[in-house]
Amino acid sequence: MGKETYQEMSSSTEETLIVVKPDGVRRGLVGEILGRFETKGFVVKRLQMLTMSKPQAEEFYSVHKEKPFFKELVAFITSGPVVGAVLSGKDAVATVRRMVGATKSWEAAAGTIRGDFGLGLTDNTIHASDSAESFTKEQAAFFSKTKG
Ligand code: FUP
Repeated sequence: MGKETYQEMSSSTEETLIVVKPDGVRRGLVGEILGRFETKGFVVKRLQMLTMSKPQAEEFYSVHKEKPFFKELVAFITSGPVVGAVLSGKDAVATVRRMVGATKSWEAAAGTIRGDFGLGLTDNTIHASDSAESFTKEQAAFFSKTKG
């Protein structure tokens, strides 16, 4: 077995959380977005549609609570149903973030989800955890009322 193949096999499978935001759900993009991740090879481990309460959204976005856009962020994410999915696969956090694209959708590269599906900032179609620590916190906040 060559070195590269060995490295590839030994590198980590991890989990991350994506949330299709209210704009993505309203525009009927849930299937398209989940399909991209499944086609890439990620496995959907948990899946839930819900409308976040204000306290749940404040917990979910707690890292941003001092930011000037925090109120707007909470108002937007609670404005309608969202769909959260835990995805499992190789280097999930970084790979999924690359597929999601830059925060400002108008700057996001073509071929990324934000690059292909919108022009917004707060309404930028999808959230994805930016680290293993964020994933743990965000999963707990998102699925706080869900068993399993
Ligand atoms: P990202 O990790 O790409 O989702 O982006 P950030 O963590 O930088 O921002 C969190 C969320 O706040 C994003 F969905 C975009 C939103 N945001 C604003 O609404 N206004 C800003 O000025 C910056 C970010």
